[in-house]
Amino acid sequence: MKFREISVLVLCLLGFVVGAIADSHTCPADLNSECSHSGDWEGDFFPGIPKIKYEGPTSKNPLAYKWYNADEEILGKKMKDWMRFSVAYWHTFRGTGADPFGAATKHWPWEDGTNSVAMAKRRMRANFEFINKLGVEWWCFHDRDIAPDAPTLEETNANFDEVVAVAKELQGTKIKPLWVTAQLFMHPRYMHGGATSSEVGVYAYAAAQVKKAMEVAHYLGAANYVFWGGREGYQTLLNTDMGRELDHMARFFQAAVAYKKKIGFNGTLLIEPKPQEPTKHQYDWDAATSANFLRKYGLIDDFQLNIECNHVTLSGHSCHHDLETARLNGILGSIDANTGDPQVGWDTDQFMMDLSEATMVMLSVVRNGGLAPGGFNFDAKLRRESTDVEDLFIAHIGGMDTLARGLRNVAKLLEDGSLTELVRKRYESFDTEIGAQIEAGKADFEFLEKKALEWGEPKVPSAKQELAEMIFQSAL
Ligand code: XUL
Ligand code: CO
Repeated sequence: MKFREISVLVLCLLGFVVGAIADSHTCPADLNSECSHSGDWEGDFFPGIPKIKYEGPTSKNPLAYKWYNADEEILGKKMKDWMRFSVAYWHTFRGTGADPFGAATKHWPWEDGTNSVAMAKRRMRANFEFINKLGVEWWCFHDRDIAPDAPTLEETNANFDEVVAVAKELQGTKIKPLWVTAQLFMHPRYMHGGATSSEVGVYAYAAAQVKKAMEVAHYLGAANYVFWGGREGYQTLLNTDMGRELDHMARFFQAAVAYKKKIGFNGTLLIEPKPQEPTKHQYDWDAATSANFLRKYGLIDDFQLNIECNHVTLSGHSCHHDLETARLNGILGSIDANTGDPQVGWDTDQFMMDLSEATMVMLSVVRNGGLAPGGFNFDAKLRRESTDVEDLFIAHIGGMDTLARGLRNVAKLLEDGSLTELVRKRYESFDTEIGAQIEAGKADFEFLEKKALEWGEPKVPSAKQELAEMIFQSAL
């Protein structure tokens, strides 16, 4: 390249950089900059991102909904009431893209690199601008996501209160937490668990943390409160008194129920099952295990489940399986909407973009009559390699549209009726006098033996799986 061409190129590049700086209303990520010392923020965190609107299926705009039309009625309910979408603070505002092999890849312009209270307040403003632009009404957080830990519990609670006050103001009248939870897994004190720790001081500390988080949930008008036992489990049974740990966990939950009543918090208590990671074996393995635990300890009427799809697949089931298991036990409370990768064996927390999976999920939700007071929390994060601020919007829009399309597919399947009919026909032999007797528990073995002898070898019809799959596919 000649000197003249190089100068033109350098000038162009300079122009571009200066233009970009002049254009953005963002705060430089350096500790000495003016805005890094203030919780306040003037201007946009997401300049150039409009309020996201519904443009319909033909739109090619990545910053528009193609299937999610909040106020449109489907199957007798507004889409927003079926979905109750929620933004997960920890992924969207604390996720950095770091993994065990590499440093952070996301450097959001509003972050100053500190974990200060001022930074926490500014980040909270970014959260509410994001929620408002997306047009959703719910958010979820752990206590320690939104405010920094301090050397003492008193100081930590004071930090928490300061940030919660900002959140309360920014929530206004329309936005509320779908759920709140206490982070009982990050701090080294919780290495053996919180409610199942072998150390009584840790049990007490965990209780104090949950007590405070429940008070905050109540203050912010949360619809639910979640318990996810990331470290409530074991690494080996050789050093573990599993019976004693499970009893302790039950006592902890009983105390939570009592405290909820004492402070008048009306939100639902939810347990979020997960089989492992970080612990080798977590006690809330899956929906069936959790239901059994709740029943054994007399807690089944006080808790519901928050089913997370990627957790379910880690336990070897499909998401739909655990949703149905929870629903059939009357404890399907809420959903952490995400998905894993079929070739990867851990919790990748991806946005659910698979139409077939979303349709199966929505089938359960429709059968459940919706999820309220639960909803769909996007416990999902951008891939490490997705590093633009707009990717945060695109990911949520994609996840919302996929589930919204799933709902539309369920409506098509129900209107068409042939899948319902296929299932009805499959069991029609029980729609008989004898079938009804069996289902009512009035058929003993002697009576059934008499029938078997009388009827002879039964004719066993086809299950029609491929036909069921064909009908399902036609709705996608
Ligand atoms: C971890 C997970 C948590 C819970 C809340 O796998 O899902 O983020 O949703 O603690
Ligand atoms: Co989750």
